[in-house]
Amino acid sequence: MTNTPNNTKDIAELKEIARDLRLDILDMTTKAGSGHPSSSWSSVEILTALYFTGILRYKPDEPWWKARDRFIMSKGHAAPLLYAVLARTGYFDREELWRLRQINSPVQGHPIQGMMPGVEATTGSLGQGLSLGVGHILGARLNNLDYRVYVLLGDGECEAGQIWEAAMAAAHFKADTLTAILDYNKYQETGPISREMALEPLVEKWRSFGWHVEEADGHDIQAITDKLHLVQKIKGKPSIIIAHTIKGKGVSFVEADFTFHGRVLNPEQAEKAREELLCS
Ligand SMILES: Cc1ncc(C[n+]2csc(CCOP(=O)(O)OP(=O)(O)O)c2C)c(N)n1
Ligand SMILES: [Mg+2]
Repeated sequence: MTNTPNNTKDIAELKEIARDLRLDILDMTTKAGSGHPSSSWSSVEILTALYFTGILRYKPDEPWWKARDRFIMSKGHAAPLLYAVLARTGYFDREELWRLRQINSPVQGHPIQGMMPGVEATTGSLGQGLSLGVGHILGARLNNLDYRVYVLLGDGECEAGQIWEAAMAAAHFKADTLTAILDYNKYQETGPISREMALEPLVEKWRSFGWHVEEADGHDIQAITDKLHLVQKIKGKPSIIIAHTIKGKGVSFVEADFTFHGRVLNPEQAEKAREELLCS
């Protein structure tokens, strides 16, 4: 079974999926007592567009299917989101979600390749995922496979030098089946990107590295899906979609406070968050 493009899902259904993913992330991290809910909520619509609109080709019952498209969660601390998506697509049982961050659990705080089906890469040490993506592209060429590779980057992560080495390499190898999606929520761990290590002018930077650049509202599932389709047509260079997002999206008091990075909600806050998400 391949992931058949589920064009039958309308935007209302996709929004429902996004809301449910946010609730799973809330429950997982609150139960674990640690993790990164705000970083996970930031990227929910991006992964919804990738996994639930038919963009990504995958077989949950054959995780290592050679021709599968690769998705690399380079901002590995958003692991709760990845696990919630993989459980929903059928890679593994939902019950596994509640073992997040437990000792000896395969559902670790950062994704580990081989520990859970569907986890494509071991990430968490920021800056490495784009290099892995370039490697997969070169591997596809050697093996005569036509899979595409998608890499989700954080904006703080783009302060790592290895990202730019990979960006150069991707352009050098004309990796037009590589798509990076940048979760541009304007914050990293310790504060605003503009204060810690400014990235602007970001569009021009990626362009100057030889990339095709698109921008989108990172919480508009239709807009991201449209851009993902569009970049498939770009030939001769890799593409990046700069997705403008809000860290903690969906829960007002988390959106308003960047110190929630790497911090979970207390029981009272979790209840308030649940109410907000259910009303959305
Ligand atoms: C190489 C490396 N340095 C530092 C960290 C610690 N760290 C974890 S998350 C994070 C901030 C990441 O910010 P960003 O990429 O913007 O992700 P967001 O949570 O905003 O989506 C940092 C510095 C790390 N995981 N890896
Ligand atoms: Mg960020």
